[in-house]
Amino acid sequence: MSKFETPALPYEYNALEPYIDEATMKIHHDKHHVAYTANFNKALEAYPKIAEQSAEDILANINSLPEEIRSAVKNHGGGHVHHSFFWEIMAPANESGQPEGELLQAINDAFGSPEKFKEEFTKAAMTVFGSGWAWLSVADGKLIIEQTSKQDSPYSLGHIPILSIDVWEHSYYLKYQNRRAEFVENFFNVINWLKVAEKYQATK
Ligand code: MN3
Repeated sequence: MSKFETPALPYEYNALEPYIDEATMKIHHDKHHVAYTANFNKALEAYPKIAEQSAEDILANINSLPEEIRSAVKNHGGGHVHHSFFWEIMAPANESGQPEGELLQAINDAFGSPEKFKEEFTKAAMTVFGSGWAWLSVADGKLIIEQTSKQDSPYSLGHIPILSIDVWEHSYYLKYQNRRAEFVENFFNVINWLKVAEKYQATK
């Protein structure tokens, strides 16, 4: 039985145009994400008890997993969770909003201003070497920017992510080729700040 499912995108494949193109979204969601989910389920096939937990909890307890499935769960469970999260924190540019209220306050406290935050988050996204992610996470009640390699997860560090950017080449190569900087700059147009604020509130 497959417990985990790839959630449908909360918008059309072309909804993030012109910043993220339809072809990339189709391949990224329908091929990459679907494969992560399938392989995550496969890794857990012989461990139905573990599969009863939420995927986030499984990643949070990665070190207590049986060694024979630990890498597979880290890679594919991470891939499943991180992509489910990534689709949620994006929205069409005209619905993207901006940081407000308590989230804005927390960003100002941690980074000085939304502009400073953008600078630091961009730097983190640009300096992930090879495949990985940059994150805005809550750690010990404070906002931090962090990077993870491949599908290593903030959840495994005890952190709660509220925003991410996927800087694996598969997330931008069709449209941007090697121009990661342009992709990262454009990503800021499609951040779903309402959803990020919701995720931030849920950490309290
Ligand atoms: Mn990806």
